[in-house]
Amino acid sequence: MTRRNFGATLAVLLSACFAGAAFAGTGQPTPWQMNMQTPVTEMAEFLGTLHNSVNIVIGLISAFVLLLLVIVVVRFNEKANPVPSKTTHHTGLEIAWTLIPALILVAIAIPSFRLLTMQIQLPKADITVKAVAHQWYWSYEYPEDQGGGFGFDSYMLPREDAEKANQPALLAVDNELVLPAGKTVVVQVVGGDVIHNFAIPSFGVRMDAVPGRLNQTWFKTDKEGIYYGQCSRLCGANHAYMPIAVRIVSAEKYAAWLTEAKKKFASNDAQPIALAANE
Ligand SMILES: [Cu+2]
Repeated sequence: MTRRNFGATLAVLLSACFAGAAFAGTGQPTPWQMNMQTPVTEMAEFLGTLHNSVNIVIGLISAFVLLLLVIVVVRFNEKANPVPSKTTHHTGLEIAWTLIPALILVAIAIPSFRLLTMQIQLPKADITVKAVAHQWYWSYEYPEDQGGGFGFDSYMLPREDAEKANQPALLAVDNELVLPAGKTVVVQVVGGDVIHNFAIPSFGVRMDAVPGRLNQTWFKTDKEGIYYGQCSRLCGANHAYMPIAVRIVSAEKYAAWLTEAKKKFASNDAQPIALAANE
């Protein structure tokens, strides 16, 4: 590779990186994406901001430590400094290098605990759905008192079908989890066999699906669209092939979908969840 070619390649690579960062996928990853997926919920936004801020702190600390190391190597090597000082204590310095890192940790802990509280304390739900993880697909249940009373299974689409439908392979599913925009959705997550994980990057949601234990997570977004996620806990051979697809629609479309889905999935028997305690 000539120098000029190398320069051109580097420029292309760099611009691809920045383009990726600028156009981070919404609801799905994009080639050369460098950043988090575009946040569409308050939680994902907070999560991304905290992640980026902590990254800056990490960068500054690493640069500072590197600078100290370079100073030590250059100024205090045997040649430059043949007679070393016998100093062993410096009270001021010791207080500083204890106190400053502690203060940095406290500064990180405050927003971190705020985020944790936001994730754990569920707001009042407008809609509750249940996501049951199986080897290797998801089942969703809509409660009766919210116009539901049905459940269905959601399997990954084969690559050819996904491509035909112009949807991303390995992420597209046959039956999407349809929910309305602007409503607080609480998702009850449980494992039907082994531990799985319900994760949707654009929502900032990630919750373990544990057999015999009902976990809950929530999200609220005003942006209609389709948001993909994946099982994010190693759960067996086909772990990579149990994606999650959430379609956020307007309230009217949601009502229409509910009516249709009730008919479509009416014959589905509710599947009992296998609890570890019963086996
Ligand atoms: Cu899984």
